[in-house]
Amino acid sequence: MTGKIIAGVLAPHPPHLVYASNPPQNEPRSEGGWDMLRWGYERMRKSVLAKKPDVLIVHSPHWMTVVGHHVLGLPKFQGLSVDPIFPHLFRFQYDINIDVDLSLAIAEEGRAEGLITKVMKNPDFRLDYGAITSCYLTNPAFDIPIVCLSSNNSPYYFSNEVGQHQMEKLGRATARAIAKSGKRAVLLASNSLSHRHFTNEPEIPEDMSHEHIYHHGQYLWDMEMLKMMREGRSRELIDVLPEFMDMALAEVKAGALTWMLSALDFPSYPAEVHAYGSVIGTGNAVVEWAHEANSGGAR
Ligand code: 2X7
Ligand code: FE2
Repeated sequence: MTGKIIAGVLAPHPPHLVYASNPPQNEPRSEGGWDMLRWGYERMRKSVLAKKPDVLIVHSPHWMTVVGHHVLGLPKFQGLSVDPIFPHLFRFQYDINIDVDLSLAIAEEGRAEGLITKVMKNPDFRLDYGAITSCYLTNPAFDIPIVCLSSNNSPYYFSNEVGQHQMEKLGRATARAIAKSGKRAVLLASNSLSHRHFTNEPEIPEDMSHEHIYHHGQYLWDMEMLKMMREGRSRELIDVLPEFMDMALAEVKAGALTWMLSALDFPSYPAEVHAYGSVIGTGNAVVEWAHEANSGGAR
């Protein structure tokens, strides 16, 4: 049986959304906050889990690798992940199963695309908060194995365009590996949109009277991006992304969105925006591309 990408999701990872949800794995306690985004995640989760995925594949900007694109290569990773900027919000005990076969297949297909790929086999390797947050908010039970892809830092080291080009190759490699695996996969692009944020945290981090976007131009850029997604204009979106990265300091620079849209072969059907909201002023949207329903899961 041919494997399928059943959905692609823009799945941002502010650790605040985990903190606000008070899961038992996270040490700090909160009074809530950022409800619209968390409700959007709930809607996305219902939709995506109903499609019975075999695997979640996440690409995270906070596992940045200088040489090549890395995958996790052991069946299980356990430990404590702490956000280096927000250690008072995110101290998460994780115990996560990895789909090693698919991870290795993506690394191999990446090499066939001319990319450098590497496999992380250090059992003490600490998973980053970005991957954990996107995976927790998509599937809090953690009962579906994941594949974790690092973000190669070519966009920062060379240019936005070189970075995008690399991520497009990684997307094609991912799609081929999934097709050969026979599995039903959901792709999680772990990225915020605009990324201008505040510099002083309120005394109560979840005090929503302090939460808002900090620059009107950033909001306008975010809305333009979401409009293109909702209208199925993903090729145009890809063309505009390098400018968006510079003008809105957008986190998509790290490549997750480009990787995912490439794996979906740049969809021309509309995506569904489940939520948009700010976290410390950054723009975040939960967006679903129902790939199987719109294309049969083929590229
Ligand atoms: O990593 C992040 C992020 N991307 C957005 C908002 C807040 C914190 O961390
Ligand atoms: Fe981030």
